[in-house]
Amino acid sequence: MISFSLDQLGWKPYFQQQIKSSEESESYPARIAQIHRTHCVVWSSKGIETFEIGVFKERKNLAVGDWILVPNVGERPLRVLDRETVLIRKAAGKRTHDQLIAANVDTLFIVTSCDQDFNVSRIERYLALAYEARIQPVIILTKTDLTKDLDSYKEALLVLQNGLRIECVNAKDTSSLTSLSSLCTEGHTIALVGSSGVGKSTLINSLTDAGQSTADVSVEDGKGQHTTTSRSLHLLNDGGLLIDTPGIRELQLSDCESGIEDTFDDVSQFLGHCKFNNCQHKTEKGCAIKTALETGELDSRRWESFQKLQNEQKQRDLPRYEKGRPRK
Ligand SMILES: Nc1nc2c(ncn2[C@@H]2O[C@H](COP(=O)(O)OP(=O)(O)OP(=O)(O)O)[C@@H](O)[C@H]2O)c(=O)[nH]1
Ligand SMILES: [Mg+2]
Repeated sequence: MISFSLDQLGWKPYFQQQIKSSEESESYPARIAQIHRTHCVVWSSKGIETFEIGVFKERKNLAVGDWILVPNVGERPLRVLDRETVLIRKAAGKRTHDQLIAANVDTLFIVTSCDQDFNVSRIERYLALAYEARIQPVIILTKTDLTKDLDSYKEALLVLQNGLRIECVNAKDTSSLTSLSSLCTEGHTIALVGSSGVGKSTLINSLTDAGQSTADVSVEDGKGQHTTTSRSLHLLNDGGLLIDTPGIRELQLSDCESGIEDTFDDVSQFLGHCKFNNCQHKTEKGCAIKTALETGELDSRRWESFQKLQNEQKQRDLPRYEKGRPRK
């Protein structure tokens, strides 16, 4: 029977301190590894177990990566422990609720490929998602074997942020993944996010023996086929945990004001320095943003990208009946 040590699964003092002394001997912690429509799969020192979703009080608020407390004798899980971190996005389509991507994540692999998927504005959204959740982002640039111009992809990423870690890989070739091993240490949880077809599952298969399904991208538009349909946790042979996630069509940010400010620190440094407190950064005299754009200290694409995300946040904060109508 397979069983997991707490260290392997990423148990930390933050979770331990939530356990009451009376619970210590009567229950054990387990980590949610998969969530399906009717049931979830959990890993613990007792091995692999399955629970009906309906037995959880928090059934509408469960995420892969969550820690739960399971009683030794009874079947019903006691509760979900408070999360250290959580990745949340706005659900796609007309639904307005937030959707949990994963919980208790230490590092976010933002996966993009050297082909039509590559789009720096999209990567900025993912960075904002990571910073809002206080999770360390790493950009993983895949399919480096398919381009002759890797440098221009790297250059486009390097301007995004000082010190941003960027890893260039061929996800199909394990020998190109050795640089990732310093991140994949025991108990460290990494979630992989990105568009469909960028190679998230391929990367996981190369680092583990997970056997996740993968599929070729379309020859016509280079888009993926949304092969992965649910989130799942995978244990690396050398330690570390990876969470595979389904490809996201268009990442809509949830409540993300501070994440956006952290992502755009080149923009933030000029905000608040205009002559007028209520400067709209359009035609006002003494506008610090306008001056920075004119002198080239601020990149116009970055400013536009920042404004777009900020406006989405403002739109999000409006009561529903006001959305889409001109503001007074
Ligand atoms: N040449 C090359 N092909 C790759 C690389 N990474 C992934 N692929 C291929 O790209 C296709 C899509 O890979 P997947 O791993 O299924 O992509 P995914 O991100 O998991 O996609 P979804 O599950 O749909 O979100 C597969 O045919 C992979 O073999 C790479 O680095 N180089
Ligand atoms: Mg996949």
